[in-house]
Amino acid sequence: MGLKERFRGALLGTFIGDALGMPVEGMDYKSIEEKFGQVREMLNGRLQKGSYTDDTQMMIGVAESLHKNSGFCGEDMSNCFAENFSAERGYGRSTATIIEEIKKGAKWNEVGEIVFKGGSLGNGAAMRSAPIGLYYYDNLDELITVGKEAAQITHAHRLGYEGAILISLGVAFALRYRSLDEFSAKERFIRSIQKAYPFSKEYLNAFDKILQLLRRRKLSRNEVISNLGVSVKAHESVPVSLYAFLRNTNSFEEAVVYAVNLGGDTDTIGAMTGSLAGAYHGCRMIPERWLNDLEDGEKGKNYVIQLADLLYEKIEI
Ligand code: RVK
Ligand code: MG
Ligand code: MG
Repeated sequence: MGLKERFRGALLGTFIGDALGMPVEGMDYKSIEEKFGQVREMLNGRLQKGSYTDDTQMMIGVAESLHKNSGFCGEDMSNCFAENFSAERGYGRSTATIIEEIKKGAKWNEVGEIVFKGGSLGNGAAMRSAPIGLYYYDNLDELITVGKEAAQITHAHRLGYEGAILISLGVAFALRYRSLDEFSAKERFIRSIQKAYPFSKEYLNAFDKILQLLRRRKLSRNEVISNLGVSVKAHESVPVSLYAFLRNTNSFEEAVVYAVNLGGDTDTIGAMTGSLAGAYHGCRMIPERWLNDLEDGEKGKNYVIQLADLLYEKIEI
């Protein structure tokens, strides 16, 4: 499978995980089970079936800006966020406030702390990071520099931008692997991410926990949730997405279904798992019925595919 399919897989993976998780965002896993059994199909929710939320809308902004500028430009990226912003998609409080300020003319590198002193540690930078992993997959130094700066527009807290670096690295490495089925390969995958950046202890602990959980054959969802978290905070949702991907390397569908049914910040955990699994499996392994359900108006499914192809063409040169 070629790199082009993997680029498409990563961006469509974000979209699909986001749309699949949208109707159950904020519900715990027991309530999801009671109400739906298991979420495996696109459903109507706060938005129509197959719609994306802020996760994909911001990911689109990252991809557009990287493409237009042939790399990172903070001012332009923040303008892309502002132009695409539609509140009905559902944004985090701090991110929405920051974008409003940018719309009013505030500078992209001066707004990161206007809501939370020390900046946001939400997962809103991690969820949009797949395009950075793609664009810089072959240059990890740049990937880390850009991953951090692009995140800091809205997520100045170290836990927020480190989550974004982690997803960017994960996507970049997932592009390279042919098989992650053996435990030893999964371990190498995690340790490569760990070695690439001096992560804070919250993430270092999570890497060890993920490996411990992956070693176990049987374990309850509750154990996974209580060890890794499923909240809106980056360090309590980025690790569980990495885990959901690595636990289910046999199938794109299983990885995303697993992620969404853990409950909590389901659209975002779905989006991050989808970006990793999509980069690994490529777009051909995405179920047709899911693709058919995705919204496809202006900046919908075909636009996202086009963006993936444009990024791919840039790195081909
Ligand atoms: C609506 C304390 C903090 C914090 C800090 C908490 C969309 C707050 C997406 C805040 C994602 C929330 C999600 C989200 C993405 C952050 N101290 N608490 N320093 N920093 N929080 O506002 O883009 O769903 O409770 O930056 O990261 O689907 O409201 O937004 O699920 O994390 O929002 O942080 O959110 P924000 P975001
Ligand atoms: Mg969302
Ligand atoms: Mg969310």
